[in-house]
Amino acid sequence: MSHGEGFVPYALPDLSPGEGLERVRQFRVELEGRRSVRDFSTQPVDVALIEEAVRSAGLAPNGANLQPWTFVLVGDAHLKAQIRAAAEEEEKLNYERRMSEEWKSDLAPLGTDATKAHITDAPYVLVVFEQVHGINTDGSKKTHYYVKESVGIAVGFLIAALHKAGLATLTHTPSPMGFLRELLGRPTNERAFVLLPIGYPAEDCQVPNITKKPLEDILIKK
Ligand code: IYR
Repeated sequence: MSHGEGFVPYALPDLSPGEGLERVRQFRVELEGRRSVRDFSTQPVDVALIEEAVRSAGLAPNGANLQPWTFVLVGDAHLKAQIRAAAEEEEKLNYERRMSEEWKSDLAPLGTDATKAHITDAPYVLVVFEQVHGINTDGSKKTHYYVKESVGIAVGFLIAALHKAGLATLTHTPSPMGFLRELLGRPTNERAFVLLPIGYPAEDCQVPNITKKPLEDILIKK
């Protein structure tokens, strides 16, 4: 299955520090253009773009290379509507009862609420599942390692790749997400990790005027 045998030679392209800096700076500038989008156009998306991005996600480093993830791509309008209805039901409880006042005030600058039109407006919703454990051919449990870390890294690759493809995403985690396993018919060893509406921003799309911390605030050099 996922494991090859032995070792093969490996080297990276021979870049000077200057060339490396130029490339990584370019990558950072590209990532600066990525924003979480909540207003999607209904303009269709070529599924090949998403397939290619999921290939990138599948390249993420992960525990023992067991690749404990499943990506479920939903383009069916009826299924998206069902997902939206279930997500909004949970979010309504979150906003009305489950989230603290502190949490709601932290979210205020983002302008979020329990209405999740992005789930039906965006042509696709990609649901990422973590495989809490695997299943051996004899049906017994196969232990998976560092599942959340592995899937989190894969989702990072995925979001960067989708941005590179010119597509917008929202990292949406309606909570709890148990309904996704049921609606999408996934097995009990899988748990929904994140839901990503994918598409183009609406023409009148706006994003919150927020900034990221400068390097000095996030990097400590010793
Ligand atoms: N899951 C809710 C609330 C929410 C929470 C965080 I933390 C965010 O960064 C954004 C939203 C929702 O999707 O509205």
